[in-house]
Amino acid sequence: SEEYPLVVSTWPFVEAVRAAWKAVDGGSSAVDSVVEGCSACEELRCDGTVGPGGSPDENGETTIDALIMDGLTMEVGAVAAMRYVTDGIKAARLVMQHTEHTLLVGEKASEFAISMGLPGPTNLSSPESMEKWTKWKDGRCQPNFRKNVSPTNSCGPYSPTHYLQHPGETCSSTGHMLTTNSGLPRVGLHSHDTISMAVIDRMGHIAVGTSTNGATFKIPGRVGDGPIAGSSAYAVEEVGACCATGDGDIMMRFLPCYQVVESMRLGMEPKLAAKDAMARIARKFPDFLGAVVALNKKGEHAGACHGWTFQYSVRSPAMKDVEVFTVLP
Ligand code: SD4
Repeated sequence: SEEYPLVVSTWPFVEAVRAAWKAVDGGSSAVDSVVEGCSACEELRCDGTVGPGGSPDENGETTIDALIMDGLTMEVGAVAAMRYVTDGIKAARLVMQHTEHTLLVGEKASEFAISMGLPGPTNLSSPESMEKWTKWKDGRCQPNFRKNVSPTNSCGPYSPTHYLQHPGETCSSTGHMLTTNSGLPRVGLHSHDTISMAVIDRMGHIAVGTSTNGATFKIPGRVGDGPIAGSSAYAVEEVGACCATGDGDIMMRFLPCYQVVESMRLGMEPKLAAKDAMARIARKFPDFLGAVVALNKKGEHAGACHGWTFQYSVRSPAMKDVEVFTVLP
């Protein structure tokens, strides 16, 4: 087909798209091309938030969330909060291709990845991530991802706030008193944090993949949307694919990429499917930051975003090089 092969990625991760394009244009499978593209981002440390050396957690440690999904077989492999291993997307592919599981987490994910041949253990911190973390600590650690805890203005340890239940009052009347600790804008999410990539290969097979350090200053153990199929990415051979980025803690409650693909299956155009997925989240969380790119089998693509301006990158046979598309909220 004239529309294939095709590579689509969140953000202006031009080098990553070039790497995936080189692979898929040279005849690699969609799955292998996704790995090439996301690996390039990990090696380049795209935006300082993919691969080693990026977004530290509350303890200053960098970890990796990654996912790969084959839209032909509906096989998925993912790692979450993986420590000491730089190759997120390759670890995800090992889970998909060499286990019956879908998602491995934390240090056990690292042990598996290393046992299957990936380099490690490696220190994922960098001078930049350490400096970022030190500055945040010096700034009394605010704001972060905690709510309903005391103390409200230090680096912890934290304990849950006990809210008073007055005699005669029901639980529901006090439930509303739960609030976030900080009214300040969150700094955990930067404008480009996740590579989420879709590739259609020469055969028309679709695969998607993601890789990210997750949210900066997250609580250790936090898993974002990155390794969750249907949230950060989704692919279905007969329909198309979707890539997402943004506030993963909120987005993963809605599985926006599953929504996008299923809407397209029911006949929605990519643009409308993408907008609808964002609108469903915004109705409950008007302040969330997020974006999706929808891609159908015909190679038609469209983005939608909420709360920020979004960019995504595309390489198709009709283009001389990667093109970056801008989407306004
Ligand atoms: C996360 N979704 O872990 C990631 C962050 C991100 O653009 O995508 N930022 O929540």
